[in-house]
Amino acid sequence: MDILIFGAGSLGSLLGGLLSRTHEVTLVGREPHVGEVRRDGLRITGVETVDVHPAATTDGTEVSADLAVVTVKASDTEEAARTLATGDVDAVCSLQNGMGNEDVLAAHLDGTVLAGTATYGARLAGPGHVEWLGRGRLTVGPWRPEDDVETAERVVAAFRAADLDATVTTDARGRLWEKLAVNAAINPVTALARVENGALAPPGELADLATAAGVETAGVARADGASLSDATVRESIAEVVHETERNRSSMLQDVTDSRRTEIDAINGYVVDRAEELEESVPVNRTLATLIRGWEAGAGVE
Ligand code: KPL
Repeated sequence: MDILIFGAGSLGSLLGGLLSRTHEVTLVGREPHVGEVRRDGLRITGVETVDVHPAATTDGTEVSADLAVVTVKASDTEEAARTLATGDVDAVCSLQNGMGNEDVLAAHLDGTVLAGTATYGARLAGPGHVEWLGRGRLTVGPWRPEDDVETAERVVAAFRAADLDATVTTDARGRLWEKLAVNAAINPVTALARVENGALAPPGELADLATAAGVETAGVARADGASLSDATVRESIAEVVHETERNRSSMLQDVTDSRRTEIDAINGYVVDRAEELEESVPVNRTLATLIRGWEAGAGVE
């Protein structure tokens, strides 16, 4: 399969690198990382050591591919969709944090839109080098009624052929809410406490705080029509904390590197949706306020 990975950050580089063992992969990302990958290849260390040489470029315009996997931050989805629309991709699969990315992609692109979730832990250790910190899972499913499940099955088969743990879902919305609950729990708490994901393993106050944010999110998901129990969310948080215990969450990496975080698409989204649905989410509201307060103080864009 011809696969374009749009967003060569930590997750995009890890998945692109692993997929390039069995598929034609092009990474689209920023310098100096993609230049290094183009020259000397990509080195993955950690869970496994893998040296691969995927194609890498900063230019995602006018490309054609069987599949575009979008891994950019939620705030960059619109630009990614506009760029992809200049080319020809049969299917696009969002593997991003937060809600709303699939609708943005669908508004610009003609092909099949797939919604995916990923819990692989990774960190860019330097240009051309990604550290693989936790095995994780992928789920992929059709987004709109017109998006066919067969395409999701083909994509999952391609992921599995590269030894990735992937499954098809026919309830993509439910899986996105579940992933949102996991991110709403882990990301701001690890970022504020400056700890690795493993520090949220119960028992402990950080674990209780994270679980409270996740359970609140499950309540909003149910009010929104998703079927997501508190027990499922508790289990998912515990599982991801365990599987990615050595990972620094993407929000912690953003805070440490003084970058804008994805708080608006994660806890901020939960707060906005809760307001519309007349639900109360004090934990998510407090976490969003603290992270936004840090962003304002740090002067990040
Ligand atoms: O998605 C993640 C993130 O850091 O954004 C998890 C799964 C929590 C891994 O750290």
